[in-house]
Amino acid sequence: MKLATRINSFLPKFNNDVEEVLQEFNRLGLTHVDFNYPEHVETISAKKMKGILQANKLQANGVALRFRDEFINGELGNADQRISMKAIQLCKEACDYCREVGGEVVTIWLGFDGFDYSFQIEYEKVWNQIKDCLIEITDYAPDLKISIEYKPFQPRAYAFLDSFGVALSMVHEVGRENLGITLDYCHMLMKHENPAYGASILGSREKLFGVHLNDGYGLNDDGLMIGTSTLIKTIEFIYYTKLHNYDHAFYFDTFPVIEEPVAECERNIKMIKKIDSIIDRLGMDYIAELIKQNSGVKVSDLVLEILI
Ligand SMILES: [Mn+2]
Repeated sequence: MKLATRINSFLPKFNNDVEEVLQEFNRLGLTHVDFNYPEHVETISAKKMKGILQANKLQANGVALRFRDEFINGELGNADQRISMKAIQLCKEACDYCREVGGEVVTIWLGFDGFDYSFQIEYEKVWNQIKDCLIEITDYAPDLKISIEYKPFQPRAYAFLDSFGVALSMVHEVGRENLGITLDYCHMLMKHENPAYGASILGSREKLFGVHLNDGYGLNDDGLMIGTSTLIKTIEFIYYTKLHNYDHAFYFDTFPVIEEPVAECERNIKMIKKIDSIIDRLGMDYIAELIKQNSGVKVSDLVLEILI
């Protein structure tokens, strides 16, 4: 299993030094790293970062775009063409950095493309603009996977790419093989989506390019430790990633604010390994057969077996 976690959770404890954080990742047994672009790499060239990764027996999973400041009224879909072009440029630079550090996936979360008011944006124009931007970015880096991470809201009242269905429609319209989707477990709960449903459809179509694990209660991006709130849903989600041989990193997108970050991450690692071993103990075929029975009461039996 390729495992990664959120650098920002560790930075305050490690002198805000990415290199120190990566040393700790290695000690913890994590295998992969996702860098926020540009914030985590501004002062470290790709060549130097590659050396730091190698020294710590880590591999880059990829980079994740972080848009700030001038993008607060929209990134790719901004009504101001100059800002939209700057957003594209930032994505292209992220692709270059990703390639140079040996990563495979560039994750794009359009946190500011969205709206807060009725009559605020031209939906069709924004849709077409984001589509054209994604075509330009995917064609710029055909050797990399470009992955849309959607979220229903926050910071905008409504995100533009807000759900599994909308994101998949966009992927289909863009029509590029190297465009896919990152499923963030908490974001799915916020939209009242069942995470496993997304993993099944995207996994079966080779469009599952990223998995962010965490847990929550659905009303907010809680970022709790994995398996602590909706364990059965998490087990179902992981089952489908295994079924479809998902082979990028599982990224713990959790927010230890009160908890000590190293101790918190250790629990995430223990939990995903435990879930993986429970699925192996039950057997993929056994679970597949149970699902075929299409029976609620058999699900209750399965939960009891999980608890053994
Ligand atoms: Mn995420």
